Amino acid sequence: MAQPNILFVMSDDHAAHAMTCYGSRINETPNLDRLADEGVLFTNCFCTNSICSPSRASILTGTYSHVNGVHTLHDGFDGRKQTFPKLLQRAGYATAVIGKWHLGHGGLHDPTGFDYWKVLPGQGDYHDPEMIEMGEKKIVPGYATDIITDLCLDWLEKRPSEKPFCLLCHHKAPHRHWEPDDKHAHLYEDILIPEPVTFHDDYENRAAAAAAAKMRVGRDLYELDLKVPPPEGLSPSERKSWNYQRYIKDYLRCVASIDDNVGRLLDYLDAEGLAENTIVIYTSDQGFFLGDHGWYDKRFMYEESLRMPFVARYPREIPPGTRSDRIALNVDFAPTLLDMAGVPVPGDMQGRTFRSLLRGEAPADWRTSMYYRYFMHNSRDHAVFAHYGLRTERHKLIYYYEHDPMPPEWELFDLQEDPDEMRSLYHDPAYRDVVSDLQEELRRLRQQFGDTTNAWPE
Ligand SMILES: [Ca+2]
Repeated sequence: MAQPNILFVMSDDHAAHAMTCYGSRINETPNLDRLADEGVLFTNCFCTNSICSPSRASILTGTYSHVNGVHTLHDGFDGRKQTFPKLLQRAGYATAVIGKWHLGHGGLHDPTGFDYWKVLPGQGDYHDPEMIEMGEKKIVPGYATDIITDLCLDWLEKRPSEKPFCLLCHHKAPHRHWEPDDKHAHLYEDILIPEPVTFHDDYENRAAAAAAAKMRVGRDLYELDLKVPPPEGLSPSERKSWNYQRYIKDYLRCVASIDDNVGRLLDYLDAEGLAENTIVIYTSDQGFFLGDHGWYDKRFMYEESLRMPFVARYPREIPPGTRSDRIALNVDFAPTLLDMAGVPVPGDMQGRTFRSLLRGEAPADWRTSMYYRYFMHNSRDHAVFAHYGLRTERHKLIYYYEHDPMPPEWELFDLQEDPDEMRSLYHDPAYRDVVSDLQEELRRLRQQFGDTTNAWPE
């Protein structure tokens, strides 16, 4: 069988709970849902470090941040490293990345392993963005999500058709500061978007990190996020709700444009007879708080931020309507795509191919726990404390190891009893054995992945 084509569409900060197929109560995403209907949806796909550049480096290399060197937003990626596009290119694939890169520019940081690349510098702009095409800067008129899709369609049209292709379509949207296009500017104008159930979280019964974070919808959004001054005379609670409506509507308008544009890509594959032999993936570099816990942004190991949307269609192998609740990780993407392309998976990749999960199966020894680490300690803008932790199918254990001037702190959540993570049970005597088992598993995973700095005292 011919090697499959790969169309990997990744947005930036699109939380799973803003997709209808994931049960969104706030918006509709018919084209993304189409992928889920015709393919597979993963309910427990997680990032290993919930922030932009690190997740992207993990996806490219199949390795954790401490191995690929991109720990925080300040680390450029070393383009000499082994990546899945590079390996596919060597195996005869035509390769391209178009859109957001966010792994540094110039020197060793430009994209490597791509026959063609045209990327936004840094975060890039929504309107009339500058783009860097194979090293050359140009202003491209239009709206980023449309432009990135147009460029992808252009590249597909001109690609060498004798080769299989691997195209990375990386949207900037729906990253802050949310700027919708004209087409969706008035969507949701006359309605109120429901607030999440944890919107009025008071951060009690958690480690101090939750209350310390500067990501509160009611307090920390900038003028650039809200676009217009608030009406006069609002109470703090009214102001919080007003901010939420301003924020979430623009966010969802940006998502609506992504959904439309994914539809254009799917239509193209249909029209060209490519749908059958093309693996189409839609994901995001990590999740996002959509007012959950009163927050925007990500970083924390809490569910809304940890979870990545992941839907994939490949009619030759994935039965329509497949669902998988097994734990899949961003470090698995590279080995999975190599496996599907028939390219050997290098032994130094830390993820594992989840090809069988795509079919709704799982190997007997599939992981039942995952390791996470967020390094970007207490940054000025967001003030989330560095932490690492373990998530199993039922529990989550988090260790805030950097906590100046306070001592380090632990959190334990029972996701079955408390899916919204409102109450840490770490100090609950009934969970003493659970904590001890989870700590042992956490220690084992840290050994396995070679991340042993900032260990907790025995
Ligand atoms: Ca991101």
